[in-house]
Amino acid sequence: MLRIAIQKSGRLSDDSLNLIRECGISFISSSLKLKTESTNFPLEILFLRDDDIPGYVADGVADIGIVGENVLVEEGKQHLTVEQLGFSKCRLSLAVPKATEYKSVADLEGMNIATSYPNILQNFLDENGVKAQIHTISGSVEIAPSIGLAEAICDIVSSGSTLISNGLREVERVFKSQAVLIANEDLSEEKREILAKLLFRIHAVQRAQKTKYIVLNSPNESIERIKELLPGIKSPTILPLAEEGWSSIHSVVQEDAFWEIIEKIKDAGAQGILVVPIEKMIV
Ligand code: PRT
Ligand code: ZN
Repeated sequence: MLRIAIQKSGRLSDDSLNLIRECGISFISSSLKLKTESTNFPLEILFLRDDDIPGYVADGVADIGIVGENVLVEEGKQHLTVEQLGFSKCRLSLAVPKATEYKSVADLEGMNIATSYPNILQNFLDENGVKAQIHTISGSVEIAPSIGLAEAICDIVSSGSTLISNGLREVERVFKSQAVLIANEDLSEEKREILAKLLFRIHAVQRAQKTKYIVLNSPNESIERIKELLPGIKSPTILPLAEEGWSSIHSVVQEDAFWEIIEKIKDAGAQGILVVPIEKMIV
């Protein structure tokens, strides 16, 4: 049995649970429960505050966990990272009131800066040779300048709208973060094997999320050109259509290259293009 710690309720919770479900792991969840066990995979799920997850995994209370890199690095436990998961992307940024003049990091010298991430911030200041006073507060960091507690803040930013609505301007990106899978360093052989199975499934889910299945019709004289544009996993599948001189081409495309490829294959003569999501992809 492997124990995973995930956030009980917050920005990481839904994506963490979805990832486990997409790996085909079933469990009964209830918002009141602190732990649950899968019915078809040797996994127990613990629901915790995100800040407690790195410590619990380091101590072996949980074997693995899902947490934001911002929390992990702040607690000095980045060596536990196994895999970046690609969700809950955000950044830790320095911001000052809109009216504050700011040209470079040197302008932070001597300032009072409010943050919930004193270690990451201190590192950044040291790297840039800046001396400033860090005020550690646990929440509502963005209001610190307006109540006179600080001249700058260092906080998590995603869309940037919280900064704007508090009259603040992002001036430095200190740290980029996303959700990561972490693991205890002394897992037993049995637990390692379960983790390897889980990772195999996670990779299949991640690969599928990044790719689309594409089916299209092509005049035979365009097949070579279209084949070059659609590399596929090995190479595209080409099947003759009932209509003379036409073929059906099946392949996979990378999500990020998708629109560019579609334009090019249309120009090359493709018709009836179907693009379908892929649920799992094992290579
Ligand atoms: O209760 P618990 O301690 O478990 O949760 P929490 O309140 O400490 O964390 P939570 O759920 O807010 O965030 C969990 C993790 O999600 C963080 O550690 C980050 O890794 C990640 N994440 C992604 C974010 C954001 N996006 C985010 N936008 N964490 C916080 N925010 C906050 C930010 O603090 C600020 O108040 O959202 C506001 C900014 O958002 P924008 O979109 O207005 O820029
Ligand atoms: Zn937290």
